Amino acid sequence: NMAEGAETFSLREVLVAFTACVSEQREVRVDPYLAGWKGLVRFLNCLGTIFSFISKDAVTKIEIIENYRNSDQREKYLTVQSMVEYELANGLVDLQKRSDSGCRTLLRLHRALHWLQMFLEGLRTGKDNSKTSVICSETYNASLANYHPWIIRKAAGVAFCALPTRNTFLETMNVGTAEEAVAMLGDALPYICEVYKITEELYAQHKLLDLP
Ligand code: 1Q0
Repeated sequence: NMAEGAETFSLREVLVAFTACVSEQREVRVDPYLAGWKGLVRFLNCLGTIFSFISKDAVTKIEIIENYRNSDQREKYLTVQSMVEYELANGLVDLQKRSDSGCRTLLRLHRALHWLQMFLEGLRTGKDNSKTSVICSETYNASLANYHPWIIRKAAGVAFCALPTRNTFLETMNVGTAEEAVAMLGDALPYICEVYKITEELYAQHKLLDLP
């Protein structure tokens, strides 16, 4: 089955991408960061059209940053560190209102990565019969929901109800049995946490964590 093959590939690709994000100088590489998100979006699309309002927003943000990576300034956007340095030094980051700077756009993905980290940990340590929808809404409410208006929180809550049980969800990952999927999550999570931590520290250092 072709579709199944594509899914398998994309999920491994997600994890491989996040493991390739951090450079030897502890910088976060933008290309694998975006590749990781693209894989997540593909996985999300497999879960049904009820999630498309979420994947559309993620795609828009991925494309904004990808456009910088394809522009004349592409070298400045090689790592999150060089992006922050370049955009701040050139007055490209609007601190007062919404803009399409790389910094504010990546911040939205960064906040979502915090949710992902908690969600995957919840999934990994959950019981066989746990509800994915409960793990998802608990971790969402503890993280991303704080940045979303009521209407988005409501829509997200409705979408979460469409998630399958934990074991079915783990099997949807197509990396083998539920146990094998759990093992893979355990291997991958430290890399995702590291990417999150480095970005969080960088943004805190430059006081960018509240960008509108
Ligand atoms: C598995 C179920 C997935 C549930 C995803 C949870 C996140 C809910 C987020 C709802 C946000 C929806 C729409 C738009 C929001 C924007 O207003 C907001 C702020 O942006 P802005 O420009 O208005 O300031 N945008 C965001 O907060 C970005 C949200 C991006 C969410 C991307 C989620 C990608 C999900 C991937 C699926 C994960 C599957 C995990 C299993 C994979 C294992 C390796």
